[in-house]
Amino acid sequence: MILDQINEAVQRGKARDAEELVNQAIAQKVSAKDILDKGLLAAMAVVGKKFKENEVFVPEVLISARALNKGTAALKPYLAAQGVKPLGKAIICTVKGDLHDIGKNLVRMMLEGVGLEVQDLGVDVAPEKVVEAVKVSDAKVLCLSALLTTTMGAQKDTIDALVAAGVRDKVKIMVGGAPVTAEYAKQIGADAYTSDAASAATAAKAFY
Ligand code: B1M
Repeated sequence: MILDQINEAVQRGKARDAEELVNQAIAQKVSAKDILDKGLLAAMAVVGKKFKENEVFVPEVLISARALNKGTAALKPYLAAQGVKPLGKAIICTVKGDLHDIGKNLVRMMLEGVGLEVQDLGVDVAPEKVVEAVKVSDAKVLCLSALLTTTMGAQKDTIDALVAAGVRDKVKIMVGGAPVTAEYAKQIGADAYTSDAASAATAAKAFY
């Protein structure tokens, strides 16, 4: 079945195959959600488990991540609602010290899917850079992603820097990423926490 083939292509790090198979699945009218959840993300969960158990190492994870990114990029137009007028602006980044960008990219796509124009500051973004972006933008929502227990603290540092710069209340701050919890979000003064990209988009939309 095509979803198993997509899954295998990502696990084996075959970026071009992943892209082509996603296009084939779309042509076969497989839902974008199934392609994402059962094909692309299910594969990364397997890779993640193997990574944790030292069965695969950073280079293999990276090539799988590249294949996953290719696949999700091919899916992007189908995840995004088409012809929607921009609802407003949002800013997104992965926080300082953290290079993981797959989840952040998915959140960005989902935000675009509900009609938001998203400024993506990238990965390993220092609090000062976020402060500058918030100062000059009319974005109403700021999304901070962190994938490491060691970089969750940078979500707090970023919020603290926004407070110190007097621009905290310009934006609603959303936090997420695998180690982040609703309790932690509350503790650091964020406005919202969601566990996945789709609910991040729903939560962001509610702020407009
Ligand atoms: Co990294 N890594 N990694 N890694 N890596 C994890 C996160 C880890 C859990 C693996 C493990 O040990 N099991 C572990 C973290 C442990 C911890 O801190 N608790 C880990 C580690 C330790 C590391 C290094 C330190 C390894 C090393 O060098 N010794 C290193 C750190 C580098 C750094 O950032 N400074 C490192 C490096 C890497 C790679 C570069 C090899 C690669 C990243 C490639 C890339 O992103 N371009 C990588 C990868 C791919 C992973 C795993 C395997 C997969 C992460 C991923 O993309 N998942 C991961 C293990 C795992 O998660 N199973 C692991 C798919 C993605 C869609 O999920 O990002 O969770 P995720 O996003 C989700 C939600 O969290 C949520 O929505 C998404 C889904 O809908 N979400 C938000 C995310 N952001 C959100 C923001 C929101 C709302 C929701 O609102 C703002």
